[in-house]
Amino acid sequence: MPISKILIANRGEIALRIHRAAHEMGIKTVAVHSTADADAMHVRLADQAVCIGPPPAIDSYLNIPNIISAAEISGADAIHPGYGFLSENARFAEIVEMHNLVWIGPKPEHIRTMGDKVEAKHTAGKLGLPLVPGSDGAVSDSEEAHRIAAEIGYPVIIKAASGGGGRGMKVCNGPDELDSLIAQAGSEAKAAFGDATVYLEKYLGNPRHIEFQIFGDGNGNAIHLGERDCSLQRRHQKVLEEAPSPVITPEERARMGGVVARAMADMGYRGAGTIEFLWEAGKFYFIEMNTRLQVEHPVTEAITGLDLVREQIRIADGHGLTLRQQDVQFRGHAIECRINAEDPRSFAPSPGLVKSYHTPGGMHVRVDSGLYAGYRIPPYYDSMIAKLIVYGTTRAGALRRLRRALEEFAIDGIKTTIPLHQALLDDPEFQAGDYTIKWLEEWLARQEG
Ligand code: MV4
Repeated sequence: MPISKILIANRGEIALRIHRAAHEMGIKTVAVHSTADADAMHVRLADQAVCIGPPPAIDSYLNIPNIISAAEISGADAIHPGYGFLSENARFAEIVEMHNLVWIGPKPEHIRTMGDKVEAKHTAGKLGLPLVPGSDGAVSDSEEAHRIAAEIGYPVIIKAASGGGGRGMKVCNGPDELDSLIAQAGSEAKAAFGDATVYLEKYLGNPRHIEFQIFGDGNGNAIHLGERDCSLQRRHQKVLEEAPSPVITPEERARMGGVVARAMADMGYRGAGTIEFLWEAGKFYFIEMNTRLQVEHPVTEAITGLDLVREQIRIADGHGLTLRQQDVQFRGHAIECRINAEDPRSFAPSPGLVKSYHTPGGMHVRVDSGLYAGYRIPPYYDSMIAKLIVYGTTRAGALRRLRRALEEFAIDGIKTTIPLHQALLDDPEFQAGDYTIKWLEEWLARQEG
C-alpha cells in the first residue's frame, strides 16, 4: 500500500517543510505538537493534529509511546522525523517499523552505526573514505594513547565516541597533558552520554567543514548531490551555509562525490544522508555521517532542482531514486541564512510575540518558516525561526540577491539575527569566500571591539 498519511514527528519550519512536500504528493499529514505549539502554522495546515504532551521536549517530541499512539489514533501509515529530536534514534526507527508504520529514514542499523563515532569512522575507512589520521578505534590505556599520539604527531584531538556536533572534544598540545585530558574527556562523555569511550585524531588547525549530500535506495544504488560549505559556525551552531563550496572545483566535486556515492552504495544505505568532512590544504578527511535530512538541505535543492523531502518519501515508499548520477546537474550558487530569535550581538534568546511579519520574495528567494504576524514564539525550543535561501547564477549574484532579500525582511516584536547576516555580507573576506571553521568566531570578536 502506498503511503497515504504521514505523521510529522517534529515542529517548526521543518514540520512545515515536510507537510508541503507531502501535500504536493497528494499525501495527507498529521501534526503532533506539545501544548506550547498548538498555534503553530504546520499544526493549522495539517489534515489532523494530535497533542502529545507538555512543552518540555522529553515529554512530547521525544515521547515515543505518545507519538506511536498518535500515529495509531490518526491512521497515519508513515512517520517522518525531520531533524533533531528522534531523527537519529535507531530504537525509535525500529519501534516505528515494529508497528507496521513506514519509517521515512535510513535503516535502523545504519543509524546506530553512524551514531557511534568510532564505529562510523571504522565503517567509513572500510568503505574507502579518507580518514583523519588517528587511533583505529577507542583508546583504552595510557601507554597506547601516548604511542598513537606520538605517531600521528601533536596536536591531537580527543573525541567522545558517543559525542558528535563538537560536544566533548579536547585539543591536546603535548604528551604532558595527554593523560589528564583523556580522563577529563572520558568523564565528561560519561556524564553527557553515559559512555566514556574516547578516540584520538590528528588535530587539523584551520580546516573548512564541507559535507556531501547523498541518497541511497537501500538496494545498492546511491547518488551524490554535491557538497555544502558549512564552515561558518558559532559554538558548533551553523550560521550560514552555501552550495557549492567556494573552494571545490567541478572536477573535485565529481571525484569526491563519486567516492562517497560508491561508499553508500556498497553499504546499502537507504534514504538521505550527509557525509561530513574537514577539508584542509586541498584534502578531504571524513569526520562523521548524519543519517537524517539536514537544516541546510535547501541550498542543495536550489542548485540541483530536486525536492529532497519528496526523494525521501519516494525512497521510503519503495520507488527508488528519481535520478541517476549522470542526470544530476549542478547549476548556480545558493546561500542560506539561519535567522534566529536572538540578540544579534549577545545571542541571548529573544522569544515572544511576533507583532508584524513581512518576508522577502521575488525571483530565486525562498523563506522556510512557520512564523506569522501574531504568533508567539515559545521559549522552550531551538531559537531558529526562519531560513532565508537565495539562488544566483554566480556566487556574486547570490550575494547581491541575499543583500536585497535581507533588506526586505521585516520581523517586529522580537530580536533576530538578521542584522548579523547583513554585517557578515559586508565583510570582504566573506565576500571572497575566504573563511574556515575558526573565521566566524574571530570575526564576531572583532565586531565587539
Ligand atoms: C575536528 C577538528 C579539528 N581536527 N577534528 C567539531 C564538530 C565535530 N563534527 C567535529 N569537529 C571538529 N573536529 C579534527 N581532527 C575541528 C572540529 C571543529 C569544527 C568542525 C566543523 C565545524 C566547526 C568546528 C568548530 C570547532 C571545531
